Amino acid sequence: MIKGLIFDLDGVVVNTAVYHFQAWNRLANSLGFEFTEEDNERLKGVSRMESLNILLEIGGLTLPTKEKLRLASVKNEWYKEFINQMTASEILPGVTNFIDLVKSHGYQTALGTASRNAPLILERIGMQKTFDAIIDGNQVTKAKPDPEVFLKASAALNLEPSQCVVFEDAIAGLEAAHRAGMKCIGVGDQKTLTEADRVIPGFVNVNLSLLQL
Ligand code: B16
Ligand code: MG
Repeated sequence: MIKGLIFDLDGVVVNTAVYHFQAWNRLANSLGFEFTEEDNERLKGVSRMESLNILLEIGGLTLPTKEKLRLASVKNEWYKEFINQMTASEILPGVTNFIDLVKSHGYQTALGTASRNAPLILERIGMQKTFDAIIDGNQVTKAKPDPEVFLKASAALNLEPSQCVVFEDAIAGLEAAHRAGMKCIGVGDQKTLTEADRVIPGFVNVNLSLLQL
């Protein structure tokens, strides 16, 4: 029986992918190559350093670790300029209502995200007290598709993995949820999220019957 809901952040609660794209695009341009929105799809749900590795592969560049750490930090400063401007208006449609609904029916909620900027984003959108547990990129050592982030989230809720369902927009996140032994509801496009147990386009008009998986 499902007792806990674990939400990914980027692509599920907010759409920070657009800001990641602008910052990665600026970095690619500064290194002398193009980075497209299609390329950006490969970075969804993937950690910051792994994202940089993919970007450098696209640009055909091999750089020493010290320089990669510097570039990741430069990108993050540009990204933070965007997220510092975020407000609650950027919470994706239906999310707040759905979380209120599940909480009023006794479900526990957690955030399970790869982002190390999650505390700042939650503060900006006024959701720092919404979840019973928050596991973000600062608390995990292994990035999705490793199940670590979701296993830590279920443990923080004192639940078994089988009692939790994950909401994810990224293929790496779906795989992480299944490897954790959890059901996974894809948020986005059915054609992309083929491994999900169910797919919703978003949270508008979603009710509790969704949790009967
Ligand atoms: P940061 P999620 C992920 O968030 C993003 O989808 C991914 O594009 C990003 O590289 C990753 O967070 C790390 O973010 O640079 O802020 O630590 O989808 O797991 O909520
Ligand atoms: Mg995501």
